[in-house]
Amino acid sequence: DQLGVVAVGFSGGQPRPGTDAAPMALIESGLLDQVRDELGYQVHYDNKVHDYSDVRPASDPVYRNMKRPATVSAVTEALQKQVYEHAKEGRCVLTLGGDHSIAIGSIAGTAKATRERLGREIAVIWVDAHADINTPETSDSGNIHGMPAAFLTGLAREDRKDVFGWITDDMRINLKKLVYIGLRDVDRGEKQILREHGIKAFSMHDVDRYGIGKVVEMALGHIGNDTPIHLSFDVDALDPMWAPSTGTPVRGGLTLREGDFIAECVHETGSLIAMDMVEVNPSLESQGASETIRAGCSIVRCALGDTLL
Ligand code: DIR
Ligand code: MN
Ligand code: MN
Ligand code: MN
Repeated sequence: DQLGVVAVGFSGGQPRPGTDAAPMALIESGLLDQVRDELGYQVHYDNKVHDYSDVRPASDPVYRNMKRPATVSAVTEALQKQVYEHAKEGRCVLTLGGDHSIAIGSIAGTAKATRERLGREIAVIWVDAHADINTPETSDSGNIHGMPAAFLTGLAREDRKDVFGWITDDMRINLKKLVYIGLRDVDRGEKQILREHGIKAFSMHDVDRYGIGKVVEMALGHIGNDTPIHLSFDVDALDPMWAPSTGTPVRGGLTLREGDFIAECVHETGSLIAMDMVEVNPSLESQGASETIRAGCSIVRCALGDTLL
């Protein structure tokens, strides 16, 4: 199997520096070697962590309540093109973040390529403590890593080309094909959006009630058989016990084993076309960084087909 890898050293979708160093930390811990040597992928990686300094604007004032709007827009637009180039060759695409704003680029790229290649809409499984579906207007923080799902579904739109106006219909995803697992810190405006649009979401309450096995079964059932899947995994979906080194840890999360299980089940569908691993921040929690990096690597390996037996 072929794997395209894009390393995105970007933290501008939120205020804490450090997530930009995550791709290097994940790769230095041996992730890509394992994927190549143990899982047998042919890895296409340009050996570069992209910071997109060449496309970032010199000045970037707040616009419609968004912080660093033109920077995040330019970075995600460039990433969209890279992911698209891999995906259109039929490669599974692994994007290593970076904060979760980068999913605007990675998902836009796979959505477009999959429409062109297969004439199909993709489904997105968003594993996260947060729903990341604020519009610029519902967001309290103004941080764009809390908004990617809104821009990708078209709930948030902007005409300015340099502020996500580059997102065209063929890059967007269907609200009915978005499903969440792990939610436990959802803003009031986001709850209203999820309810109003009937977006499928499994919170930690559902994981407690049904168990992770049933939750994943229901999530995949909602998507339907044979639908191309983009798995967007925010490491803060895991409990801080397993992943403390992340910008917005929330107690009461998934165990590492539950995170791995979700990834294993997505692999078993045979429909995984892309994955994001985001929000690992090696500079937070000096003692726990290596644990969080290990957790991120483990989940990626599971999604790519590593098995216990
Ligand atoms: C909050 C926190 N919902 C916001 N979001 C995220 O800023 O919009 N933290 N994504 O990881
Ligand atoms: Mn997120
Ligand atoms: Mn999150
Ligand atoms: Mn396999």
